[in-house]
Amino acid sequence: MSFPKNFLWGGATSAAQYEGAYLEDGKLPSTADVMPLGSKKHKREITNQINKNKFYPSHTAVDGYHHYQRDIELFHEMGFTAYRFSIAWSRIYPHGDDQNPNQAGLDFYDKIVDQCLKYNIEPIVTLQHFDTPMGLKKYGFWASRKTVDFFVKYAQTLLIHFNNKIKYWLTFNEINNMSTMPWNAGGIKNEESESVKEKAAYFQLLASAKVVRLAHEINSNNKVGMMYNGHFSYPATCSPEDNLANQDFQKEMLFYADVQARGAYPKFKLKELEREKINLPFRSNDKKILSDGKVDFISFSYYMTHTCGVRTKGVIRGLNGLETGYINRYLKKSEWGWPIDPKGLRFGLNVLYDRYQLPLIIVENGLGAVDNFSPDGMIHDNYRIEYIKQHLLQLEKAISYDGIPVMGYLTWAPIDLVSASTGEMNKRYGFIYVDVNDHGKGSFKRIKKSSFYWYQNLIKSNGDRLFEEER
Ligand code: P53
Repeated sequence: MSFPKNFLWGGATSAAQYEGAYLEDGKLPSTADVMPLGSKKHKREITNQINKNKFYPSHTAVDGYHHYQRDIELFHEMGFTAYRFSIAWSRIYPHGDDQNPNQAGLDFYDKIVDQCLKYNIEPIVTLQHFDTPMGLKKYGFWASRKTVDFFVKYAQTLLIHFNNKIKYWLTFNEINNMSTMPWNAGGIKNEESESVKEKAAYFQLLASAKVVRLAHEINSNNKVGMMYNGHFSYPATCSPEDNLANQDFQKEMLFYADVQARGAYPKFKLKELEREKINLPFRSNDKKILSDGKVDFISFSYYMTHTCGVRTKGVIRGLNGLETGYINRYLKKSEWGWPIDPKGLRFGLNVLYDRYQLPLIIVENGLGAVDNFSPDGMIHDNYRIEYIKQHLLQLEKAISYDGIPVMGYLTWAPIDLVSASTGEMNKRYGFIYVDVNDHGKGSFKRIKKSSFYWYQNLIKSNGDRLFEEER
């Protein structure tokens, strides 16, 4: 039992949750920068502009903008062979629709990429991770075909600039969040009509396909992946009705992957649009764009499984672990109420591989928890070690029993950062602690947790240590 040679080990972050410096060197606000701090109980609001009386976690985040050099050094110390980060569109084209790119933005990512390459860390870059430039509001963000062109131009700038340095690209983080969290995913408010939401999703799919093709034209070594929020689910009961409702949920989520992996809208989606009398703004060339833009691999995040049934219909907007209408009594929950299900990872890998037969990579998995210092001055985050270990044991089974080609495993996140759903800092994921609280106060000092040394040893053994621990 072991992991493949050249298996990628590492972690993932996103610009808006890690960098801070939200107006530095020419950057302008993105959709992430108008979401104030929320909490476990209270969803984050979306303010129309930046309100001086509110605290916006992304404005400072964990100040990665000024700490990335040391942070990547620490990733190297753990033995990372891959680091997934996102480029902030609003650093490269600050308004989203600018004529020319902002050189200072490119310079910043040059330094990040060079620091990775210096340590033989493979950069895996997400082009948009919950941060559409606010300057695109006047077009309706992703509800406009113009945004497709702006995005393709932004991607082209990066593909040319980083040619031969970055090989792995992901177009949209968790594109299926266009169904569940459309503001994060594309600047679309929940109150918008179904028709606007479907149109915005369509434009992202089109933009993604165009970028895949462009990436292949610019360099045939480029590999472009789709990024799926791993919303795998079980039926609430064995009743046929619950099974059909669960299947509907799965199809709604997987529809995005269907388009990106197979190059066309699936029949069930076309029928649904027809029933709802939604006319997508198809143009004659669009079909070919979608079919020419099939992805090379599938990446996904995995935190939990859902349980679905007849009550699920219509409640998926704003989905997190609890909003499908059912509680899975077989699973324990995290402090934030997310069901913990290591076997669900193996289940999900099988769902994706059965459906697409493409290489898979886990680009997010981890446990958000409150970390406390022990009297010895350390953070003994054994709960996090246990979470990751149990997931890796299941991942290994998917590779060695089920024969699924898995390219790598990246945790969310190797370093503490701002939570996307609540904006809290206290929901920590890292192997590296950052001294900053929910209100942005602290020294920003980096401190290694117990899990840092555990992950380091694990990578050193290419995963074999997992089985020694089990024996
Ligand atoms: P947080 C749920 C809610 C929001 C974003 O989430 C999510 C999920 C997972 O289903 O997706 C990813 O920070 C996302 C990251 C995010 C991470 O989950 O709310 O790609 O940006 O930080 C963890 O605990």
